Amino acid sequence: MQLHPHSTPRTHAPGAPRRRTGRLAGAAAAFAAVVALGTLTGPSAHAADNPYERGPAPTTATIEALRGPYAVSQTSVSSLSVTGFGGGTIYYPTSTSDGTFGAVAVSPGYTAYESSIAWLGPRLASQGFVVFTIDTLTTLDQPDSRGRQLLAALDYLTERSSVRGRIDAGRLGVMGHSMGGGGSLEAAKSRPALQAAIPLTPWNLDKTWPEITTPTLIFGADGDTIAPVASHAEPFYSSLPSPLDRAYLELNSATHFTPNSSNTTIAKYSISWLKRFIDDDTRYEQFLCPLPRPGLTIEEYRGNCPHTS
Ligand code: 9J3
Ligand code: ZN
Repeated sequence: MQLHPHSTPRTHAPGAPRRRTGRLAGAAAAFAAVVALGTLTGPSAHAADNPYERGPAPTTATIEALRGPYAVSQTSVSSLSVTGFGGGTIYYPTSTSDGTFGAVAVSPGYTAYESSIAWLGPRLASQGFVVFTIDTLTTLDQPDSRGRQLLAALDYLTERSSVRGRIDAGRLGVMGHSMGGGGSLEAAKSRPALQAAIPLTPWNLDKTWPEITTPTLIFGADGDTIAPVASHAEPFYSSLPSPLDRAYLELNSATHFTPNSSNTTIAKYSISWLKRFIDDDTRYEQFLCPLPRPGLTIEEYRGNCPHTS
């Protein structure tokens, strides 16, 4: 069991004499141990049960908000300084006092640039993630290439970037729009160690993904005529192994390009998925289970309740 950093037991009252001897010292030590034990089992000790938990307990309002609890800094990565992808922007919690964070790389779609998915950077980073929105080597790169580029971006992020010390390299995820979403499936297929994948209105010629073992949340759009859900997002979801932690959220009154602007439904369920599977944070399970019901913004939701970790 680990102690929460804010609940370190005090074994010595402030201002009390420090030197004790003999039997009195034994009694004081025993008393201190009881106080410490009380602290360990008290209400503040639960946070320590999960060493990856970051930030305050969530509510619907906090995951729908434009920004989460962390102030965010950003740094630009030149395409000239990296190999295997086209550079990008890293968004990260400014403070280092909460330890390391999980990280996510995000790819844009065909013909598109980093700017098309930039809104996700501060939106997700402010909840406690390092987020790398990338450019691809060329805007015409296909999904398999985008998948490799997402992995190259994560490797750069954890091994060479200026924020590498802020990241827990064992807690990584991928996201992407359209061919970038197809790329996020490719990345998860080739690197099972990834903890979460979130394709946004994904496009891919490969319709079947039984090889994936990474928890995957797929967003579709009911009005998508470029990557119609019937031939993309839906078969992608259905082909994922059924025991896997998987979900399909079809956005209502949405198009292929809905993920290119700030969108609260995409944000709140992406935050919940990343928190639950990258941070193992079960406080977010309430937003995923019972399954969200269709409504104004959700046309359809399929999936399972997160399996116990
Ligand atoms: O990344 C995308 O928007 C893929 C949709 C597309 O244009 O596919 C046609 C080849
Ligand atoms: Zn396949």
